[in-house]
Formats: sequence, structure tokens, C-alpha cells
Amino acid sequence: MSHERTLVMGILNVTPDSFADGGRHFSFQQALNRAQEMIDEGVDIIDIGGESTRPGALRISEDEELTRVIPVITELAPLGVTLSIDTTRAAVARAAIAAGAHIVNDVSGGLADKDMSRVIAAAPQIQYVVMHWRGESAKMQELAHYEDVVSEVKSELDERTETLMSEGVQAEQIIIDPGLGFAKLPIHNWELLRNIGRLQLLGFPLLIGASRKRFLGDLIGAERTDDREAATLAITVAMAELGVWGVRTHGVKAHRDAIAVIEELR
Ligand code: PMM
Repeated sequence: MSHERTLVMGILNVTPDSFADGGRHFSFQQALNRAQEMIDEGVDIIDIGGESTRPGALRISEDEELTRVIPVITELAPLGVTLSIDTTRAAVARAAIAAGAHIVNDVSGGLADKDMSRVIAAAPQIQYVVMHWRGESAKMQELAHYEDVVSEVKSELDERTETLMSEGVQAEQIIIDPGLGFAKLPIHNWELLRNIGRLQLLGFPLLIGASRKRFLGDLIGAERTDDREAATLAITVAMAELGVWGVRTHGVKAHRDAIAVIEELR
């Protein structure tokens, strides 16, 4: 794997209902304030999302999604920080790229919108996060059936990336993500985290999004998402030791500090 340190992708939810920050960053000004705070804390990438993907979440309209995220991207682009758009919609990805986004983070890995691969192929300077996904948030937990979760996630990601490349996406653009919590039960998330090395064999940089998710809360008995931060930090440390490309987190400073320590110990 790459010798560069693990990157911290800070989450900026511009939604009134995302589970971990309960809409605290919904307003435009609040989003900008949080973004500046993350920059001051040394964030590598800011991941801007307008649509909640939590289990059971309903979809918002494309117009609503554009209204939430594009002004934030436009405002942050001149600051020079790497920006990611968390969307499954090709039109939102296209508008976000035009507004200054550098990464498209697609939790559906191109499955939700058939036009996505065309948008990504037409913008070869853009990186594309292909997450493992089996269906819309509203029904995804019904799809959490596996004989061997690591083999199945690996082969489904392999198939997905092959298809995307046959549609013109460059291998160099692709980052893969096992999609913790997306059509996965806690046992599946843990099994994937225990087998990161097998996912890395696919040859793409790997992003891990465990931050404050329910499976961490279940382990330590933390109902409140804020009480899952230390558990999240432990995941960051483990992932940095394995050389993953990036971690997608709500907190920033502690994660940057922990990664610096891991680097020093190498
Ligand atoms: N998880 C969520 C949203 N977007 N993107 C990637 N690449 N990986 C993830 O695991 C992921 C994601 C859901 O969490 P949130 O509601 O806290 O943003």
C-alpha cells in the first residue's frame, strides 16, 4: 500500500436529519463555520452531504439536494481544501464538480444512477469513492444476508469497479469502501474490519467510514452518538496501522493526532 499517511475526511452533513450530528450543521452559516473549524484542525478532505443515508432514511428531491450542497461547495472552494461531494446522483455530482469539488463519494458505487459513470469518466481529474451498496437506505437492512461477508463484499466491489472501468472510469480515479452499516449487521462490519488486508488486495486505495455508527455503540453500550468518539478513534488507529488511504470521521483533531503518532511509530 501507499506510504502516505492515512487521510482524514471530515464529515459535513448539510442535512436536518443525519443521525450523528442531529442537524446541528444544517444551516448554511453553520456548515461554513464547521468547515472552517475542521480546516483549522487539519482536515485533509471535507465530505459534504445533503442527503441522509442512515438506515431507513427517505430520499429528498434532487433540487433540495442541490440547494443544500452547491452553495456550501461554492463558498469553500476558494479556501483550497480538498472537497468531496457525498451523493448518489449524477446531476448533483456534475454540479458539485463544476462548483469546485475534487472527489465524488457515491455510497451506491454508481448503482443508484446509471449516468454517474459518464460524469466521472468525463472528469478524469476527479477521484471517485465506490462504496459497497446493495440498495436504498429505506430497505437496506433487509439486504444484509451473507454466507461470507468478506468474500461477497470483495467480489461485489470487484465486479462494480470492473463495470465502471468498462464505462470509461480510470482505475486511478477509484477508491473503494466496504460501506460499514450499509446492508450490514454489526457482525458483518466487524468481520470486514478484521479483514481489511483482503479488501486491499483489490488494489485500490481504501476508505473506511465507521464514525459513531451504531455497531460501535452496541459494542460499548453507547446510545448517544457523541459517546462513540473514543471507539471511533480506536478504529482510526487500527486503520492507520494497516495503511488505509482514508477514514471518514465526524471528529478531526484527535484523528489527525492519532495518525501522526502511528506514523511516528512506523
Ligand atoms: N457512511 C455514511 C455516509 N456516507 N460514505 C462513505 N464513503 N462511507 C461510509 O461509510 C459512509 C458514507 C453514513 O454516515 P453519516 O450519516 O454519519 O454521514
